[in-house]
Amino acid sequence: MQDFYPSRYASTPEMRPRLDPVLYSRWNDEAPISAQQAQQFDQDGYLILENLFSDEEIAFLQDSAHQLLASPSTLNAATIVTEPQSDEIRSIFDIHTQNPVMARLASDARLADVARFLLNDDVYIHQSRLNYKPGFKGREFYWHSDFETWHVEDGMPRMRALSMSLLLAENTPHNGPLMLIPGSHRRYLTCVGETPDDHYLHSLKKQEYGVPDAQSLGDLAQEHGIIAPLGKPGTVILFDCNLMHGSNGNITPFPRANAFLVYNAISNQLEQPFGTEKPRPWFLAQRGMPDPISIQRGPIRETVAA
Ligand code: 6CS
Ligand code: FE
Repeated sequence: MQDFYPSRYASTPEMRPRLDPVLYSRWNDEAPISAQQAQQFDQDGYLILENLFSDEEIAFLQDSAHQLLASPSTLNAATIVTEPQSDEIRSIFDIHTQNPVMARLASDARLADVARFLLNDDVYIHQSRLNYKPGFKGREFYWHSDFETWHVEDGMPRMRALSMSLLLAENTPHNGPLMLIPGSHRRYLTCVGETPDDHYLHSLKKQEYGVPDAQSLGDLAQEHGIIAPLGKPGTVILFDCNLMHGSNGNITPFPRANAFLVYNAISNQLEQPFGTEKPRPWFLAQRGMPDPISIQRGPIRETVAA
């Protein structure tokens, strides 16, 4: 398979052109978002969707997330990632296959229909995770493009995927909110160096390879600025797979929690990794011929599969 987005092969970084569309559909009045939102996603690479869910649904989702965090022994141990210097849970991966409420959230029309419109294809979940940045000990996620990792380490061929982060706790200016560089998705910043074997064992705690260089990050931030969308629980931050993002540590007493769902176009299913011998494990990337999501409608609690 031709590698349209080579990275981690040279000793110097490169700012290469994006070869894929951002917005794959032409807006029409059947679209699940407004023409203005579609245009903003194309231009800036992200959208903030608010008031999608009722207060009752949000409380139910928060309770489900707390149950996941409170009973890690009920989960596959491989899917639990702790903070670098503590046993605090940093992430739980593959929540959509381990928990029926998260599975129902991932298939909700209010999310999946937006992904299907923006990607103009049926979609499946490439990766899901519960990001939990505990108070006092939650460490940073350094700047990165998700696509660069998913391409090099998972074999995602093209830029036809997007992430949705559903806030399950208040994102304030202080507790390590997600930071984005608007417009950075339109160029592909290659990373230097190569990828160590089983890189994920370290990168999910603290990423040190597939990390953009300071000079290029400075140029992007200088040109586009940095934003940190804030919001109450239930807010959805949706962003293109190649948008540069990161988040600071959390030394406040207030945890930051979100459910993170990655929608990939069915036509963009994974190949062999473009930069490593071995693909990453099943809980980081769904491989093979995935089935399209079967879209669910109605209030979440009442429509969760038994
Ligand atoms: O490596 C990954 O797939 C994960 N790492 C980060 C920091 N963001 C994307 C994804 O969840
Ligand atoms: Fe990321």
